[in-house]
Amino acid sequence: EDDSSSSSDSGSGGGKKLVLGFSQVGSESGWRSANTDSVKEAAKEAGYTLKFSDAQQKQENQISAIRSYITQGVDVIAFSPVVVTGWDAVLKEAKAKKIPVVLTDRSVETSDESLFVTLVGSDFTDEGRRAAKILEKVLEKAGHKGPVKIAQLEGTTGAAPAIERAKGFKEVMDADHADDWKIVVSQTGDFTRAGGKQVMAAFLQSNPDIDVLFAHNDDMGIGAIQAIEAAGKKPGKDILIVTVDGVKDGFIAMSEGKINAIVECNPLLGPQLMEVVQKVKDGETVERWIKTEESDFMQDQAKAALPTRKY
Ligand code: GZL
Repeated sequence: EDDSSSSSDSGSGGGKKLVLGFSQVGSESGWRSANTDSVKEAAKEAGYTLKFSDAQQKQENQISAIRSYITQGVDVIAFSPVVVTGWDAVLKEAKAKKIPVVLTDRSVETSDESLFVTLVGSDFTDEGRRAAKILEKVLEKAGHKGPVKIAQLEGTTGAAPAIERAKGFKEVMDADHADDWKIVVSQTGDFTRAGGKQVMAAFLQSNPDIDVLFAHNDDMGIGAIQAIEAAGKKPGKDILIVTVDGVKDGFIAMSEGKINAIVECNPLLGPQLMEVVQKVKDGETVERWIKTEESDFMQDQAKAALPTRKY
């Protein structure tokens, strides 16, 4: 089939090695690049033959990559689904060929739980809750008084992190800030810097009095910073900014005072993934959801944390 996305095989020769087919979302953000590096490194460490493809954020490319792994008869298929719906057909084909499927990073909505074995990834709803909780600290530190007008830069439409981060944030807002916080504008920036910059510029046209930006990832936050500065405002001061991920450039922006807090979302899933892939191949039972460890950072922790950041 014509798989327009890039793909590569890696892994040394030698005996029958576990063959893992991995379909990656794309290379839309710093988080994604760190996630890809982690998967490739860990597969090499484990001595697996890794078949890897980058779908450039297109579901049809992921589906064709998964189909090619089924045809090749890989031992296990792993992928990070770009959006939550539309996977049942191809996952049923994998099941028919008895190839187990492991989800990493993002989850899927499916009526048939047997279509994947486990998810190795973060709790995005909790990340949304954590973003709202840390925004309370940011507002207090900034001495903000009165109503809070919030702009939200959403992740890719239909993607689990976008749906769930918005949900978690709204849960805390409705429970604890129904009378003083308001999301005045919300739109997807597709997790990219370009998207964040473009949409934030439009936000500032329609809502010049925004107090806070909640961006579903650092990259959209970094793009938004460029738009805020182009509008003659100070990011981190005139507009307080909370983002999710914790990539190096996010920490640098935070150390420059342009981002006020970051909710970490750990992309280094490679080792956990390879561990679970071996267990799945050996027919061992594994937990349904293997969650990643992560924490949150306020601006005054940025400089100290920077040197030890692994991604
Ligand atoms: C979250 C991951 C998201 C990141 C973005 O686990 O799916 O996709 O937050 C990335 O940076 O593009």
